[in-house]
Amino acid sequence: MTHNELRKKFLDFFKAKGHTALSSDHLVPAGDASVLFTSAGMNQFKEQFLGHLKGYSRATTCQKCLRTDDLKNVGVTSYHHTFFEMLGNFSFGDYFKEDAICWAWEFLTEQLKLDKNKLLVSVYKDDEESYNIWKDKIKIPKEKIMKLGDKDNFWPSDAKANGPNGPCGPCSEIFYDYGEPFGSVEVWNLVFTQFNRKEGGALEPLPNKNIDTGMGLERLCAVVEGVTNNFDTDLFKPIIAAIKNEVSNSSNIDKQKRDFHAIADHIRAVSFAISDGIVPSNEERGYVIRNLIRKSALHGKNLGAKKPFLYKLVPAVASVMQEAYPELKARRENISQLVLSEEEKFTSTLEEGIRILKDEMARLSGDSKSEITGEFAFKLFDTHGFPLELAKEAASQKGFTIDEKEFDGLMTRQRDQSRKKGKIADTIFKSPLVKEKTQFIGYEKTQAQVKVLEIIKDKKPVEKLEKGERAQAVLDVSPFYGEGGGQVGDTGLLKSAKVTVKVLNAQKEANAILLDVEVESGKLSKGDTVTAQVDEERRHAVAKNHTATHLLQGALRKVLGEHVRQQGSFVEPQRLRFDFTHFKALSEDELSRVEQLVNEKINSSDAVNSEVMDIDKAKAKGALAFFGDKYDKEVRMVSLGDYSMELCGGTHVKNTKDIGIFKITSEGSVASGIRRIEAVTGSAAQGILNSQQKTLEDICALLKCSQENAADKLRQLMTEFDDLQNKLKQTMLNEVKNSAQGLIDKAKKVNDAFFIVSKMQGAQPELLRCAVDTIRVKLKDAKWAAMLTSLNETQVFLILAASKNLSEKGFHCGKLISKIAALAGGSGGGRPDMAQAGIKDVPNIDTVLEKSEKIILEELKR
Ligand code: ALA
Repeated sequence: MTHNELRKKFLDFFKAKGHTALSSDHLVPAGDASVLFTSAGMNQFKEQFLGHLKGYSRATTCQKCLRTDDLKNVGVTSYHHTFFEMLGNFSFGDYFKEDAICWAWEFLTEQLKLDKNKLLVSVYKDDEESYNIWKDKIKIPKEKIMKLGDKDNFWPSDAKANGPNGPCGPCSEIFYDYGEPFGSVEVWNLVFTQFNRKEGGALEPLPNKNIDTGMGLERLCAVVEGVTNNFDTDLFKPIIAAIKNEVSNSSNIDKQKRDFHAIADHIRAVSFAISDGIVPSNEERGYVIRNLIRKSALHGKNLGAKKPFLYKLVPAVASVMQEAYPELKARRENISQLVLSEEEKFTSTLEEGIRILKDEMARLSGDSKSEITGEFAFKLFDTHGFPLELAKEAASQKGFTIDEKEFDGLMTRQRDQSRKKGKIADTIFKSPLVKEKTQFIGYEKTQAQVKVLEIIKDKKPVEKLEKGERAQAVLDVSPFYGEGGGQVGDTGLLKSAKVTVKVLNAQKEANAILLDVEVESGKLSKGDTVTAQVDEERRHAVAKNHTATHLLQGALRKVLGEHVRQQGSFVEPQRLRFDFTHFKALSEDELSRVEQLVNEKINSSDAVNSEVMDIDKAKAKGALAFFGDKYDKEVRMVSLGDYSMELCGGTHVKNTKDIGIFKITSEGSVASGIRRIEAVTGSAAQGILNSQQKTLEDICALLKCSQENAADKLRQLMTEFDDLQNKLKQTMLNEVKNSAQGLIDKAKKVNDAFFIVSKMQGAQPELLRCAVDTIRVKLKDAKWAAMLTSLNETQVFLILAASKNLSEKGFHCGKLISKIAALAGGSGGGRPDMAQAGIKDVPNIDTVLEKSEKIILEELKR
């Protein structure tokens, strides 16, 4: 049975048992900042577990998961992964232990026809109910039922003692016994989610008893295919073949399993993460992905890879997974390009690291030391991503060692600190602040009579709010749009005969819209009926910008190509920001075509329509969805004419002509492979056009020409300017060359060496270097040292150079110049025969130079 068949069989089985089959959530859980990655099938059902049902009480999924806890075991064992798929069935206050156990057994033994004799189970030590179901209903021999404790049979593991807070419960696991020498592996975990763990460890019963199960597809494939290593299944074999093909036809898979398996694992994680919108970076999620790419590159080195190769594996991953995850195939080129650019960055990081390491070793040999500090190696690792193993190797080639104990200490300290900081990883999910529901009516209305359902101050419900107080309020119906989908929340007023309240912002929270409010006069009480009034002018400005982002996305896809995908957006009254996938900066021409296309659509006065429909229908129509948003089964599709369809919950203008004008104000890079456009519409755009016109008029007045001729005139002036600059530079270079002999003539003689000193005003560093070169040529084999300075008002530039025969004898310009720079709070460095420094202490420069001369003279005398 192939992995595709297994996935389907599982979902079909539970569909037949009344479950709604849902798509996998993204690897970055939508709208849940409390976790780093989706790490289990249950993540997307957080609200259901807490009792907020969504029209079904049974669900089944195959969920993409990413966990980093087991990273160091990946490739070492046969069954650890970072990225994996979890098959799961869920009950929200519907069936409980008996059905969950019986169906799991039925699926494994009847659908997959696994040998009953090879299955073992475990139950939580105090869970007699499950024990009896296994023993009496399923009829598993007693000796095959293990009773285990809080670590093994409570989920999350040991949650009672150590958290995280949130839903948890006892669990029962099913194992497959391969027999000796492999032993047994866990295949399925059935969790009986019946508690909500609170701060301090109290287990509060949940409103409903729930079922949450998880079965790793990779392990199940191995069991079904009859292999003992997950990497030998049809999920991985084509990827491993691709690695062999791209990296090392000669290397032996058996001997280098660890490298092959780790790369195969990591490239899956990287491909899916990037496909779900994570961009490699130095922070949080992005850092995890960057790290996986770097680890893979190092594994590749072990296999003999000489150049970037990971990016070439993306198509193999996409092709294995295309049936279940077609989006991966659609985005594979984009993913490949991002991976390639990361690989290239890492190569230059490594080169840079080697250079820094060499300098450090040179410095240490100067002081006759041969141990590199752990702190240095740690810094190299921490700021440049340079791995300790490589540092050790490079060091030992030059007879150096590294203080690994200190390095390990620093690593541990950093890990502890980030664990403390990383609140993100230790709650499964946060409980929502409010249980009420708010109905949003703001698509049709900006004013309504509403009831205040709840007032929350400092996270606690209160009855009243006095003048001047700030809090959050929940209404039964709200014309205020709650911040979401990149659009800011509405502002406005709540008003009645006895109270006036400013609404400063509106945000979504579970099923409610939470208003940030401040009482202006009177008193606001829970239960009050008030008139809610949205600030209409502001809302309209926001709507113009929101509709414009849809036009912008359409125009970008037309001008740049279909690979353009929204990566984020921010829509406020003053401006809009739109982030999208694209590989290089937009040219002037592309930008103006995009701008023109948007303006054409504005001028064609197309109606903006919205329609609520089933998500599958919307997708079939070709509506664009944004990965960062979570969609229900029913979605709202916003369409403009026949050229733009997007799933969107935002508020829009009625007709594109309401936008007025669209003007791009900037274009730039946000991360590798992601560009950002900022733009304005309406009167803000008009304002920019007016001020540009005024600037152009000023320029024309200065150039004394018409607007049409301005560019030509300026070009001509610039050419003349460049010519003059070049001539000036040439004259100065000639002068320096001519004066070099004068400097040599004035040189002091110290032992058998010449010492040349010169002070120039305002000379460019380039001129000083040219003087050094001239001296070098003129003095041929003689011994000499030269200290040349150039002064300007804010800084002194200093070059120290020496003949090769002098520097080979130990006269080290780099070290000397560091000493000199230190005299005056400057910094400098360089090679033994040439070094430079910048010194800021201009007022005392004469004293500094005198001292410097002395230092050099002494060194020459040695
Ligand atoms: N949520 C359970 C797990 O991750 C099924 O093991």
